[in-house]
Amino acid sequence: MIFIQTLSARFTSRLRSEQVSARLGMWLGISFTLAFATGLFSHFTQHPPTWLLWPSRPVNLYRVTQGLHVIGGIATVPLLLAKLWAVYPKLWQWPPLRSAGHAAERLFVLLLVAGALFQLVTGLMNIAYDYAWPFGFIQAHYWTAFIVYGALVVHVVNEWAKLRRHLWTRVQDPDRRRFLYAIAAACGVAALVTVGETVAPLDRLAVLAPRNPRIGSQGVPVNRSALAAGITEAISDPGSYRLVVMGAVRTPLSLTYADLVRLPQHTVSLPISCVEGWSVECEWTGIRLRDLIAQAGGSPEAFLTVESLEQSGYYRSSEVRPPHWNDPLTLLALKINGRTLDADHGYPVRLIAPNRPGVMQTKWVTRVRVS
Ligand SMILES: Nc1nc2c(c(=O)[nH]1)N[C@H]1C(S)=C(S)[C@@H](COP(=O)(O)O)O[C@H]1N2
Ligand SMILES: [Mo]
Repeated sequence: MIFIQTLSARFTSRLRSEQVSARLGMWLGISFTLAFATGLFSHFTQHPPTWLLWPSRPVNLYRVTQGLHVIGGIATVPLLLAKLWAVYPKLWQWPPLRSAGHAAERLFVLLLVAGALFQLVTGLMNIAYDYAWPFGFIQAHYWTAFIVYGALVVHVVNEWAKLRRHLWTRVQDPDRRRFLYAIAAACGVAALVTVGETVAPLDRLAVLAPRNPRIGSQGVPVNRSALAAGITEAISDPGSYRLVVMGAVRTPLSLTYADLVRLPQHTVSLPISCVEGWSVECEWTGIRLRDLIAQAGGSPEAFLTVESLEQSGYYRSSEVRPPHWNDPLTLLALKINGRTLDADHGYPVRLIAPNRPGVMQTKWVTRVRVS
């Protein structure tokens, strides 16, 4: 008891105040809301329930929401650290539990803090391609988001009286004001040194970004190389390659690479927008997917599965629903920025569609299954 009292007597920084904590809390509330909303959007784009036919436009919607999710998350790191520093003395409050209600309140704060740290650490490790944990990232990050956001709502309700008192009042103390400005600046710098991974003109500033949108084979980043995916035959012996359209169609198709080159070609500008936050716009040339399905006599309401030459791996196939494959921008591309795709970008053929996560832009496509 005396030990605890001595400890709390040592938290003497004048920068701490209820108002400073409330201000930081409000910013965190905004940032967590943005992360939760963009995260859910991303999740249901990648794992849509059967009834959900999300639209193929605006073309850059996924690119923007995922950029906000990842860059917003990185910018939140200084903010969360500042908030934890500001409220840290409360950890030592005495008595630790005054009542059942107080115990419940503290339990929600514990969930909120632990969950928020978990989300930031796993998110940062994921964009750095570091999978040092025994659980699946997508499931863990998804479910923890509900715990964190639920605990945040409870916390805001519990603290509402304090929040209201401080929200719209000016911070009078100049040191505290400077402290808040410094934290805001740190968040701004964190965003500035990563935003270049999706806004190419700022790529030189992107020192913290794991990917530079201009670096990679054919000047575009590569997420899984042909070597890693075990793609060899189509590359060493292009004559053996076939693109097959099968399933619920009138006339199944089996086309060689030379057949594909002879079909009408279209050129579109579309981004690859990786779930890890980087994105880059390229010019793609190839065959409209809808032309191919029309040629095979598939229904405009059909669901398609695009399958890769890749034998195993999470992203060897992807589903393309009607709004996407009926869109004239959706191509089975043969070229990137005017040049034949190289092996790492999906030679002979890759899918490219608007408003769609990179993981669903399947490379080395060999089969389109119509159902
Ligand atoms: N067959 C297959 N296609 C794939 C992948 C994969 O692992 N296998 N990775 C996807 C991911 S995660 C991204 S971001 C894009 C990146 O395309 P790029 O490597 O041409 O830049 O390809 C997608 N297509
Ligand atoms: Mo990706």
